[in-house]
Amino acid sequence: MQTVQQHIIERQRQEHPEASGEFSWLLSGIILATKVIADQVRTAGLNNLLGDTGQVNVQGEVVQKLDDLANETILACLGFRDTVGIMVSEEDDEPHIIKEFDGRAKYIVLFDPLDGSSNIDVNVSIGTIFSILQNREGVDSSKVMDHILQPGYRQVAAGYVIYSSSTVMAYTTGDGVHMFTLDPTIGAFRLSQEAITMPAQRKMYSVNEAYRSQFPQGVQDYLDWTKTDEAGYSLRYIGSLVADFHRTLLRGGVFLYPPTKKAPEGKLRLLYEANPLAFIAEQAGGAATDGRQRILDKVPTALHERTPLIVGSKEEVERVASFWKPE
Ligand code: AHM
Ligand code: MG
Repeated sequence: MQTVQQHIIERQRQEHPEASGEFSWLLSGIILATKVIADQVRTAGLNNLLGDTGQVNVQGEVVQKLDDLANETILACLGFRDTVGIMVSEEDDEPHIIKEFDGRAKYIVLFDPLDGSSNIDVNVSIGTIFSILQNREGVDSSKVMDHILQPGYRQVAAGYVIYSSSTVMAYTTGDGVHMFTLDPTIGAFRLSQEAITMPAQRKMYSVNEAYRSQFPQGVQDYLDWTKTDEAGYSLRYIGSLVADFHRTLLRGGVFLYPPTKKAPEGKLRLLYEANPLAFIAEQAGGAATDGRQRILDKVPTALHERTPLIVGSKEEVERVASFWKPE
């Protein structure tokens, strides 16, 4: 039996024997927060935690009570870790400056506290996504945005937790993707799958096809092709990115959120959604692109920047790209 904390420490010992343990201390803060969130999600209907707060966030989306609580929980569990310099949440307009970078406080944690908000009230899988960067060496600590707006290939770790029939965590530090299941009897995430590989191909696509007429022509052509006798694809769409991604990671296939007429840059956020999941996908042998370039190569220009996202099995991502070539 191995818990996620043991796994992190063990891996660190093998890969980075010089490491001080600061990083595993940080990850343990995220793990603690997600255990608290898992409990809040499981009992939400009993504790008046369903429904919205009546507020609208920086993304223009109605804030659910659990969105708010999950956000506060992560800020509370990580805010006092002395290795964290900045925290950036999908729910908040501005980054939280926890402390000036010094030798120790060198990490930047970016997160979507509760992804799939529209599914909260109906007991459908939702999740937390996180991405971890380090401060940029040689850049003045007052230049907060320069530290935050780094391309995804510089992530030092990324992961997600899915609150579903079981609570499962997947993370990578650039050394494969490892998965853990929360064992409620002991309150610990236990290793359930190490070094996950995404199948290279599977005839399954995942998209909100209600927007079909708003998608670029190439995407529409791809969707037409999937329904031909020759192709024979299946469709699965949950509407929680974490859940759609989790299935794609384990079973293969492709998830798409292309640009629409209403959202010409797509809906999903580069820093908290696309980047961490792209890192995990690549570490599992999959791929992620915005149609033009690899997600991890994109240089962000704004905190809440959105991006089209095509992520999943390598061959399936390439197949979409063969139909859709944005100028
Ligand atoms: P959220 O972070 O506010 O929950 O929004 C992101 C979610 C994703 O989980 C999901 O893939 C997408 O929005 C669904 O959008 P749509 O309802 O347009 O299909
Ligand atoms: Mg989200």
